[in-house]
Amino acid sequence: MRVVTVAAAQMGPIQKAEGRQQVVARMIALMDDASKADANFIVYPELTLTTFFPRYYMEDQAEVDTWFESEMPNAATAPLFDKAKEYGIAMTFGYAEQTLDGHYFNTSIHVDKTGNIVGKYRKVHLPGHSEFDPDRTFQHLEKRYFEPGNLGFPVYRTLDGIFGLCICNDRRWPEVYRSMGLQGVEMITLGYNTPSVNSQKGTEGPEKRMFHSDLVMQSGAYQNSTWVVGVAKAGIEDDHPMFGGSVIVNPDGEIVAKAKSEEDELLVHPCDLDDTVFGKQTIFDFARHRRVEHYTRITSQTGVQLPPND
Ligand code: CDT
Repeated sequence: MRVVTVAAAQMGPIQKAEGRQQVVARMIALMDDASKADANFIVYPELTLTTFFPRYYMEDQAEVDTWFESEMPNAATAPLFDKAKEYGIAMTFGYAEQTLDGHYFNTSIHVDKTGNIVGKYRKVHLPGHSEFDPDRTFQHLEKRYFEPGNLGFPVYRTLDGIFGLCICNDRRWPEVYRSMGLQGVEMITLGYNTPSVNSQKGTEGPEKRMFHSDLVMQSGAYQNSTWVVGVAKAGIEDDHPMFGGSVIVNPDGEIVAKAKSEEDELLVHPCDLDDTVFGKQTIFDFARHRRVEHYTRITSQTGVQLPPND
């Protein structure tokens, strides 16, 4: 048995005026509870430190920069790193990263129990648009503020297992899970900020959107025989509702824990990494069953190419 006791730390809404110090205090309160529950790994959402700022259209780069972190840890997050070290708990969380050479990414990191950053991922699949779109009921400007990630889908060894990260919209893309599955991943953690309503289709509400969210994480887990931990930032931020429904999914694709609220809420579950072995050695033994000679279209073509008309 290789048990990692995971605490999925869903966060309720973070308002625009809420400072990072306040948010970090909430993260530490969740970590206190995780430690009391004997968790050794806590997973926080995408862009944990602030409101989901890509919903705001900004033209002034100085204003945009206020949402980004240019070093990690920094003054605001140092107390979180200190507390994690004190408890001996590992963590993942997301933040907006500005690099020293002036690049902007939607990033998540995995910090081990000694405070070392052992995993880093920059979001590859940026949803939304880059210019103000008057036809949407609200904006989703990730393509304006971030560049697509440049690190691929790395996995890393920690907590006696093989771990990987992805972020929000990435969870909808099977290539993400498979890229990590091909490196033997045993647990994927991800955070999300997902609006409860489709800005381009008002009839698509929270039930269907949560169904899609669960569907993709459960299939990604099953098809790669890996644990998946998906953690929401939820609730109403500045009149914009986002659904909760954080989940821990086992390597059979079953949900073993699910959040009930749209507030700060902790889900704790003992996840045995050895539960990934059976699927990896049988139906999803990639070395025996994959037929890569038939998959070339997946990496050589981006959009749809229709068959010719007769
Ligand atoms: N943050 C994020 O990636 N959210 C997207 C919503 C996209 S709607 C333009 C998601 O896939 O949940």
